[in-house]
Amino acid sequence: MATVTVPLPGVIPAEKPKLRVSDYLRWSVDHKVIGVQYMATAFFFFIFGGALAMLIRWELLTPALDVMADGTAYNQLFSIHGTVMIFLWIIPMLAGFGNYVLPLMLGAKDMAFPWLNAFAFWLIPPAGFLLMLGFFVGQAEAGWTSYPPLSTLFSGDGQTLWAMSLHLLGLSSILGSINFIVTIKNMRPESMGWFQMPLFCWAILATSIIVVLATPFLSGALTLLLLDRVAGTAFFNPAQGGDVLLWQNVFWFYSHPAVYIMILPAFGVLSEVFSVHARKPIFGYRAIALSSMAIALVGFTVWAHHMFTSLQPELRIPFMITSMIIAVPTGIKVFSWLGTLFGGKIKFTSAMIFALGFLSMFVIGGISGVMLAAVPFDIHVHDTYFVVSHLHFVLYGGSVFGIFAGIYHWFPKITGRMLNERLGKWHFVLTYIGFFFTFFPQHILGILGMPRRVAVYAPEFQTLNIIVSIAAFVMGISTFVLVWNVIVSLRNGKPAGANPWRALTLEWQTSSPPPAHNFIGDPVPFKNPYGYGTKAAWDYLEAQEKRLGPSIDALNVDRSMTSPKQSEAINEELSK
Ligand code: HEM
Ligand SMILES: [Cu+2]
Repeated sequence: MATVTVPLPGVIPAEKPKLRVSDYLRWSVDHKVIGVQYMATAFFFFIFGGALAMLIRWELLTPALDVMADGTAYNQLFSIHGTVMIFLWIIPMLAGFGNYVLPLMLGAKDMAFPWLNAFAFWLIPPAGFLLMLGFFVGQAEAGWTSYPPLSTLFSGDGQTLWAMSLHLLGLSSILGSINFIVTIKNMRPESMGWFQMPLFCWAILATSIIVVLATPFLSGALTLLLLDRVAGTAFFNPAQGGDVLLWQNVFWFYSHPAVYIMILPAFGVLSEVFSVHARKPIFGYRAIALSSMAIALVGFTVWAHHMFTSLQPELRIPFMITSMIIAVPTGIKVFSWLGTLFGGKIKFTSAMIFALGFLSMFVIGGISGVMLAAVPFDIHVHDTYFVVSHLHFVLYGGSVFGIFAGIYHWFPKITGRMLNERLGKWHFVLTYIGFFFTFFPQHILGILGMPRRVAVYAPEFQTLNIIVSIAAFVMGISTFVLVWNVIVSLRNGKPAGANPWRALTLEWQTSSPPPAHNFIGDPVPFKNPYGYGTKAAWDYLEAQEKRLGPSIDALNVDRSMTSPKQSEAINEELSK
């Protein structure tokens, strides 16, 4: 009987793994190393894309063209800014969270296909390199949406590299998502049912399904674009029998679902952060889980709302209706989160305030989305700053705030050290104020008629543009508060211990950072995904231990974290 171990969540290995920087610079199949590789790479591109944004705002301080050499240079600027932020920052950053956290939450030792996981990550640096190479050969200048004929007949050779870069990123996403789906399906302990997964896992599942179904359409569109550019075909050229709107249809059939690829994992982060930092069980677990699936489904029926101005009038109404319907599952989530917060003991940690910031900004973005879904309004503001405002409220106010919340929440788990809370609050205040005054006035600019994607504008728009630019610089600076916090905390941050937030999900029931295969043995799943560490879980685990034999002590473990006494304290806290 000597070999029977009872692998309990809450059993903390005494030995902490020691990883050096060089471990992160080479091929590794450990999902935790890969997760950090994703996040670090994505963050690098966030800084780069942010620098481009600063240049955009500098140019727009005055109505004349005075910073950039010409209109082409400005076109390249916003094209690469958008491409980097979407494809090299938000998507890979959230994939990094998924990689790091999901196997831990499932009690798995790693992802289902570790080699494939590493391969998917290592497609990203060459993709970034290809995109950067464009600066030396005439950068892409047709926007992140790259509509033909701009992207076929006018843009420089960088556009070809742009398409190749996106091909690699799309492949990376698809391979990563196949891995997530198989991991969720097969790597859970047998006794962990679908509805015993934390909501972050549901979010990653829904996202991965979207990626696997939608991203091949991007690859298809990119292939046609490449053929038009380099092989003389005319898929998008009406003069030779092609159809210029074909690109828009295929691109948006991918890219509307893709906006949910960028927001659903951030929704998942929110569900975790709210319940932990408001000290309450999540309200409406099933509603949140299933609404992600509903979004994944309905997301495929709305793409033509990006083409209202070029769409046959009789097709506008059905797309208007589906676009309005998609706000419903999102609304369900928002109300569930409010239900979670209501009556909670809210701890205003940096993670929590970023999550609350997300909620406030995302609701504004959702409302402007429904406004845009209304055809008459959209026709008025299409291609104006109103759209720019909408997309930043959902993507920055939503996805990026969610990423920040996730960083503050999981940094202790990933590094074993706490981030500095005071710096975290400075980061939040500067970001929140900077963000609001950067993007809110753009609603007004858009309604007044200022077109997007132009370097030169009518003088009457200058006052608002100055406000916007100054606020944008504040937002730029705010990012360095985070960078500084990370650097300082990595070296001198307060040791986090296994579970600094007294969280109740499985990833907190192992050391920070977790050992090579995450847990000692296979964790015993508890029926409530948000119940680990409670008195009930402790009793359950003790019963298991009694049944299977007490060999746990032989493992040299420190089990102080969820001692029965602490579990009682947690219970008391939760029941108040
Ligand atoms: C309530 C749900 C939403 C509705 C009804 C909605 C509707 C729309 C519509 C109609 C447009 C096209 C505007 C135009 O070009 O004339 C648009 C643009 C856009 N939306 Fe949304 N949206 C919603 C949520 C979101 C979310 C959650 C995201 C991302 C997280 C997002 C990201 C974008 C982006 C990036 C664009 C601009 C694309 C471009 O560059 O032209 N939207 N939205
Ligand atoms: Cu859309």
